[in-house]
Amino acid sequence: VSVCLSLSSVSLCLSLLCVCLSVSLSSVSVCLSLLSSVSLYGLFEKRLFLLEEAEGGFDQFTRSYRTFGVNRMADNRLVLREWAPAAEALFLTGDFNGWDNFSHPYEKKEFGKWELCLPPKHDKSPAIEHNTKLKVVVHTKKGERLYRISPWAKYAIQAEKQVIYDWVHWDPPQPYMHIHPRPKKPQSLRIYESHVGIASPDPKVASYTNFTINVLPRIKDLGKRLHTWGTDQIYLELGNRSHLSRPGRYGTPEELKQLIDTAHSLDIVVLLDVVHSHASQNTEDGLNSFDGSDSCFFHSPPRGEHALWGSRLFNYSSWEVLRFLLSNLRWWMEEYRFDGFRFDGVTSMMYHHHGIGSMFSGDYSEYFGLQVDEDSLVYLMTANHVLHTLYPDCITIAEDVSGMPAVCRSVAEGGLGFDYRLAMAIPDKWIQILKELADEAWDMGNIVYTLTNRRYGENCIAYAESHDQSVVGDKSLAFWLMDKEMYTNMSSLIPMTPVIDRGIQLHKMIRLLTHALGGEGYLNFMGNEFGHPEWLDFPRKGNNESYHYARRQYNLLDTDHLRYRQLYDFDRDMNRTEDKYGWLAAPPAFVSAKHEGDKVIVFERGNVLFLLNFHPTRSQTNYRVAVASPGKYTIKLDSDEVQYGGHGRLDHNTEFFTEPQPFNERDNSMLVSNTSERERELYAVT
Ligand SMILES: *[C@@H]1O[C@H](CO)[C@@H](O)[C@H](O)[C@H]1NC(C)=O
Ligand SMILES: *[C@@H]1O[C@H](CO)[C@@H](O)[C@H](O)[C@H]1NC(C)=O
Ligand SMILES: *[C@@H]1O[C@H](CO)[C@@H](O)[C@H](O)[C@H]1NC(C)=O
Ligand SMILES: *[C@@H]1O[C@H](CO)[C@@H](O)[C@H](O)[C@H]1NC(C)=O
Ligand SMILES: *[C@@H]1O[C@H](CO)[C@@H](O)[C@H](O)[C@H]1NC(C)=O
Ligand SMILES: *[C@@H]1O[C@H](CO)[C@@H](O)[C@H](O)[C@H]1NC(C)=O
Ligand SMILES: *[C@@H]1O[C@H](CO)[C@@H](O)[C@H](O)[C@H]1NC(C)=O
Ligand SMILES: CC(=O)N[C@H]1CO[C@H](CO)[C@@H](O)[C@@H]1O
Repeated sequence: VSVCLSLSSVSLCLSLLCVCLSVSLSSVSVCLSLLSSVSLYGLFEKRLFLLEEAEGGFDQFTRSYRTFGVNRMADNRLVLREWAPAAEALFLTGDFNGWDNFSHPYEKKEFGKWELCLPPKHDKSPAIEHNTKLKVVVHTKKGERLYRISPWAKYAIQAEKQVIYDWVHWDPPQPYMHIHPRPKKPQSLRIYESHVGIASPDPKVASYTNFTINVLPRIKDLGKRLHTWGTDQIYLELGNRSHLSRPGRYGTPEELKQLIDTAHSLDIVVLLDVVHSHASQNTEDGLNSFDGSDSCFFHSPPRGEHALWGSRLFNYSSWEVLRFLLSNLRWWMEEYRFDGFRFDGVTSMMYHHHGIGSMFSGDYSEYFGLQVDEDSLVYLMTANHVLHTLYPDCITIAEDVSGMPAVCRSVAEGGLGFDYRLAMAIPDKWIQILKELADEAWDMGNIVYTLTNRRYGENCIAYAESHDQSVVGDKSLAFWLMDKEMYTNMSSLIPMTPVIDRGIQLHKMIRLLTHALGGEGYLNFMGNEFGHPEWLDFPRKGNNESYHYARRQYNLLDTDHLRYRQLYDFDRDMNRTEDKYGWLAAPPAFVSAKHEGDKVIVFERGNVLFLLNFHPTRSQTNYRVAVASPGKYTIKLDSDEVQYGGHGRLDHNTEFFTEPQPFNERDNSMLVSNTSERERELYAVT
């Protein structure tokens, strides 16, 4: 089966299939899984064919936000359309008709669709005013009357002290016009993972505008690429809102457009976290039971429910679900001009078991068989095909922990078409090491293995710590390393305590090793670039709805005598050095040494030599290291520099010359005069 997929040759598969059919009963399961892989690309082609045939081609189909929900025509007529196959009747109610529940019925159309046309008012203005509230009233077969937000709602807000989101009709007289073109697709992806609501030092909800004004310039300084996600995306329990609308609590759609446009002016691309893997159980302001049935956008239970997350699972084989999800992607690209997406929960989508209780060892039997959900795979292929065809610079990232082969190969090759996947094992490894191992027991071989264990030819995004670690109940790397001393001992005016010294040095080394060895992109969660102290805790009952910890303390950077500034400067210069030498876009590294006794790791990538000495007490003098390219090497970045909180032990004027003396499988080698304990140097050929 694996041969079959990796060659992605349908004819080969078919011939194997014939052989297969004639063999004994004992291989029936093999035959079935083979069958399923044979049909995957075929299913995709069929779906694409249907899409291209349908409703004026897939360009039209994926712009269905222009025909569903509320849309204003040139003559100010409003045309409203919904899909609610199980409904008996549909009405529109809202501020515009004094919340009359019966005056504005939708007309029933074919295929479960409903339509309503509202002529303009006498003064030719639209019947529904901008910024007024609406609801759809759904009458069910059981005689219930349900109040719903349109799945196609463009804006939803949560009033003060209210749990439920309100649907607000958004049709501003002066919509924001984007001025700046999208930046080109970056060669090296350096992602600054951000959450708009916490992007300020104040204990309150920050806005899109605060982000535009206060945070974007900092990201520019770091040279990272931006990635936003809303609270609703990490915290499922806050996720009761519809798909087209960002929660209104951060500001208006126009302010979000301005944020993206401003980012573009700074040459920053903006990626959005999209959740197409599942949806909240909420009915009143979610998609669940929109038409009163237990299916509609979802499979009926049990297939339509996620056992662990308590959420609903989409029916990807349904034409209208496809219309909705693909139009959702298109909407963010067209209306907001996002540059790509991180697809949440891809592992859960790909398998009927949703990854629950599954350990993935990398064995092919784990990825090809009846446990794989073909509908989801075809959906992901279709989504990636649509995005990459319409927007060649679009970036898509899969949140996949399973390591399914070909997730990050193009659809044309038989892959799912993602550009990157998140290397989710790396942060787990760093936590495990910091929790369980004494410094003397760090296993260089195991660290290197974790950082390089990825599918050849498929791009990964590496990160040293995940956003989950910053949340209350867990600990960020800085906290694991320095904990309570961060409250008292971070001043650079006093000597470093042993805890702070170890923490500052290892924080930089863990980052650089992950950055240079772990992937083809690098991600950092906002604040971690300077070892943000404390944790994140969103307002909830358990903390008295407090915003005290729902913030990021960028102000710490403005205090020169705090060591956060040193960690920040190192992160910035790490970026600049990458920008210059481009190791993220270079082929994977060649690791020439992972020495358990010396606790030294040496590798080359992108014409740069990396040398890390993790030994807690021992410096190395006249240390021989292997290199491929002969020539003169000089130090380009040194974590031991005083400005980064190091001890300044290295002489940066030293030039190192290679000798044609083979060492550790390389043709050349050189003596490095001094690698101090716990520090990292980076040499480049000049
Ligand atoms: C419409 O129904 C809701 C909920 O039953 C009710 O609160 C509201 O008063 C009704 N509107 C009118 C105008 O009767
Ligand atoms: C947002 O910015 C405004 C104006 O710059 C400022 O008054 C406000 O305090 C800021 N709020 C936050 C949460 O940063
Ligand atoms: C919204 O989510 C919260 C938290 O899960 C839940 O308690 C609440 O019932 C939801 N609201 C609706 C309208 O379903
Ligand atoms: C999923 O959609 C397909 C195609 O429309 C349909 O045949 C099937 O019944 C749906 N499943 C559920 C549970 O609604
Ligand atoms: C470091 O912090 C500890 C408390 O965690 C404190 O007792 C000690 O005095 C601090 N050291 C310095 C140099 O301030
Ligand atoms: C929450 O607030 C109440 C009333 O102000 C107080 O009694 C309680 O101790 C607070 N709980 C926490 C966890 O702060
Ligand atoms: C090597 O580093 C040690 C401290 O780690 C220092 O004492 C020694 O002077 C250095 N030697 C050279 C030649 O720089
Ligand atoms: C966005 C950003 O500031 N990127 C910077 C990263 O560092 C390089 C090298 O200094 C700069 O050219 C980039 O502008």
